[in-house]
Amino acid sequence: MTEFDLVIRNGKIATAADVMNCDIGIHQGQIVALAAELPKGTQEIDATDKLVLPGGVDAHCHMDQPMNDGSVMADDFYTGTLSALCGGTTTVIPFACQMKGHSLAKAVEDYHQRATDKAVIDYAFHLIVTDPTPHVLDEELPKLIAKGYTSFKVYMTYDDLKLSDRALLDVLAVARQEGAFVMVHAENSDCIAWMVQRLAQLGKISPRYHATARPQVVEREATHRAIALAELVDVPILIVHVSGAEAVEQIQWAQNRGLRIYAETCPQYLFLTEADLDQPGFEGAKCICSPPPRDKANQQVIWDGLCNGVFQVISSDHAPFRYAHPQGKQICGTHGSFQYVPNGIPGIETRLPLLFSEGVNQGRIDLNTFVALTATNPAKLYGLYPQKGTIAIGSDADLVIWDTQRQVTIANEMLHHNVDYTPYEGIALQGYPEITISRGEIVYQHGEVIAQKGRGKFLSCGLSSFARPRQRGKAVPCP
Ligand code: DUC
Ligand code: ZN
Ligand code: ZN
Repeated sequence: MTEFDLVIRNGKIATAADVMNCDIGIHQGQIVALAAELPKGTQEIDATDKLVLPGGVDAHCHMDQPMNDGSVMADDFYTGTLSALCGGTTTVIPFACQMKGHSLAKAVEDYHQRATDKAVIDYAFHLIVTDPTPHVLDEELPKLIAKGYTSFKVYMTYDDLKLSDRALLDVLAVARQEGAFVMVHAENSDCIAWMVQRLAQLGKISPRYHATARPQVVEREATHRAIALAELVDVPILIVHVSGAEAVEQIQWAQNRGLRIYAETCPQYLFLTEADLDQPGFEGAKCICSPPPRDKANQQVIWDGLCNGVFQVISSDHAPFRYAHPQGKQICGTHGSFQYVPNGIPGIETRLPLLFSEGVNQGRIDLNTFVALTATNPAKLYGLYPQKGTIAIGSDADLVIWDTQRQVTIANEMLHHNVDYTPYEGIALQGYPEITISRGEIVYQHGEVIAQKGRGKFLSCGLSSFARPRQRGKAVPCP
């Protein structure tokens, strides 16, 4: 009897550190052997001329997240994770969002119900803390962290989500005490509100003014403030969805001072510009996200940051709202103000193909960097490594076989999300996932989805080594 359930043979394998030619032996969902010529497995895949990479870890995506404004996300945990795996992602970390005035623990229970029996790949949850009452800070957060919800996002904008600086400090202090990791949405709320009001007075409400209302200074100021608050508490943070040069400068400045400041960017800041919000009619709403896409020069700064170590992770920030839908982008019709358009764009399936084609195939980033940014680093950042994010003995057999020559032009009709558009329509790519394997099971092959609904498992996250403060043990305030 063979010891391997599956052998992937003759592939070129890349991790965040190495590139090698070898076979991969899989048993009971895990990688159990890496060697030049493995004996026959029950099932075999010939990966000659193909690239074998760790399945992607999308550490920032939204699915089935209840909204306060009447909008509804188009993807639930079935369509969202299905779309992910077709694009080469095998682990997702969406958000369990606390509603102000409600329990965080209850929000987590609710998200489990949304995901169980639906997810087709493995998932963990970040928390979103919107109401850090003493009960949440002292009771709920420590208990949730101990149970494997070890990262949380905080917002500096949006009335229903944002925290004051004081509340941010309280949350950061709990993170420091418990070893959890904080992600920050850094935009100055009052600046945006002020800009939106003035634009409205001038009748400037069409989608393109979403970007006008959020110039880079808005993101730069909040990024700097978040860094300062984290420095005061002495706790690492990660700035999510960084859009351009001005926030990058702040992050680099902090990193150069030795602060543990990490950063994430997303494909929209590499492939879209502000001009995409300025389309005929209401079409620009398709690209409304926050922070907004900037310009070509800023795209280059983001590409540079992927190479020079400013960014540790690239996530999709998949936020699936339909375009032609009264609970989507057109919640206030096609003549309403940009300020009511739900923020966010879909991209869970296109994240890896876009970055592979324009990054690796165009020579902007090397293969190891691609793997690090899209799989290994997010797994490490959020306490899932080495179970996820790499190809190593003992790791889950979450693997993607890439055809590096395949030419694909992105069209919404080929995607598996439940959204009626993609902002990347018409972009020509070279290189695409051919086979996706999740815990040793082929879940997608040559365009055919084989994954059984509900097969995805919840992942309890460990504490991240990235969350360690500089001065361990010394709590704040420290005389
Ligand atoms: N922030 C996100 O992280 N996602 C969608 C919208 C937003 O503002
Ligand atoms: Zn955000
Ligand atoms: Zn997001």
